[in-house]
Amino acid sequence: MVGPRVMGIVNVTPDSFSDGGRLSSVEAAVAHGLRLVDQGADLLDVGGESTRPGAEPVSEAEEIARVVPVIARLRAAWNGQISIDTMKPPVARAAVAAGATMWNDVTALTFSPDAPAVAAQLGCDVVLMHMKGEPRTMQADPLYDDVVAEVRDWLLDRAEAAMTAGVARERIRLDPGIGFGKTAAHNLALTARLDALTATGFPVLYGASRKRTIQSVDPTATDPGDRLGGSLALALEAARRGAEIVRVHDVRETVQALAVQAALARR
Ligand code: PMM
Repeated sequence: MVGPRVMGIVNVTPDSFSDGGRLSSVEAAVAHGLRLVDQGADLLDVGGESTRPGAEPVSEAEEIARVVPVIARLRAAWNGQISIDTMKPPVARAAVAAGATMWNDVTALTFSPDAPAVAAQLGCDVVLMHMKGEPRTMQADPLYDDVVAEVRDWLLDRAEAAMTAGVARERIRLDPGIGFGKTAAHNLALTARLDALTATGFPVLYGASRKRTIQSVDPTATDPGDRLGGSLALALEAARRGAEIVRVHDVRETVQALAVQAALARR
């Protein structure tokens, strides 16, 4: 089995739920990214706006000021793929100009009407993530009849919209959006049936690292830093069900777990 590529998370946000203010400076974010590369990250995902439930939006200028210097310095030091985690087309533009080659959009190019056209023009890889509602309110009362089918169908519609705007099919990745407008039961169902998403033929990105769903299974794991075991279990399941990329905080541990899983699969 060929395992997924590991995407390391580099948050340049003073308020992101698991990295606190530690990465608030450019230097700290760059050093963190390079440490993740040393630990085996295949890609880095740089984000300047927290999307955790209840987070307040950040201005476009502030977001650009946070991410561009980090991307430029990572680009100068490393040849791998750098992704920009943003919903704003001008931030994606600035990030690609600084060296990013993937636009990771938690709104799947719905945040502004020009987003699909900008993605086509940039010519970079694009991650289309499913979210129900918006970050400030999305966890209020998420309801689905069949979460797996609804998420898949919505993502396929977004992929069509992107391709209609000129994004090449092979540039597109789909992401079920674990924790974005979903209960723990929805998140577990999407993980256990991730093959419904990989069966679309689009590569799948999966991110559940340190998320609250783990606390629904282990109520003692109130601190995101205490969710490593659950994060690994979810990443391994996503790998088993065909994810192309797993987005994680704990790169070294994830790389090791995936390597052991792959070694077992070869026996
Ligand atoms: N999760 C977060 C932020 N960005 N992007 C994608 N594509 N998929 C995710 O699941 C995702 C994301 C929130 O987690 P963080 O605050 O730990 O980065």
